[in-house]
Amino acid sequence: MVRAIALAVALLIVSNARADEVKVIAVKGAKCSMCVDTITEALTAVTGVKAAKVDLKKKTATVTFDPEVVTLPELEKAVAAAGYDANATKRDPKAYKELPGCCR
Ligand SMILES: [Cu+2]
Repeated sequence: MVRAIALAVALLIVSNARADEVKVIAVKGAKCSMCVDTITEALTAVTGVKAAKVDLKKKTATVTFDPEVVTLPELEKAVAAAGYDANATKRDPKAYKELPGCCR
């Protein structure tokens, strides 16, 4: 019985440590469906990201990720590297220039 409880507690600790985190990132530069694709791809390419959903109306990206593998600043950097401001992280100017005309 004690052993069963200890096992249950251990499993709980392990499952808690691996709980996914969900964060919303402001992506004010998102203008069209191509922006949505670019930002979504930039985020889902990051190791540890489980899902990314860009809302064009709200200009936000909702990201589900494993906080043990990747952090919010790293996610912001991935979006910035794709040419879009992410929260307070400024976009990479070179990547911005390379975006399709409709996205600038
Ligand atoms: Cu666009």
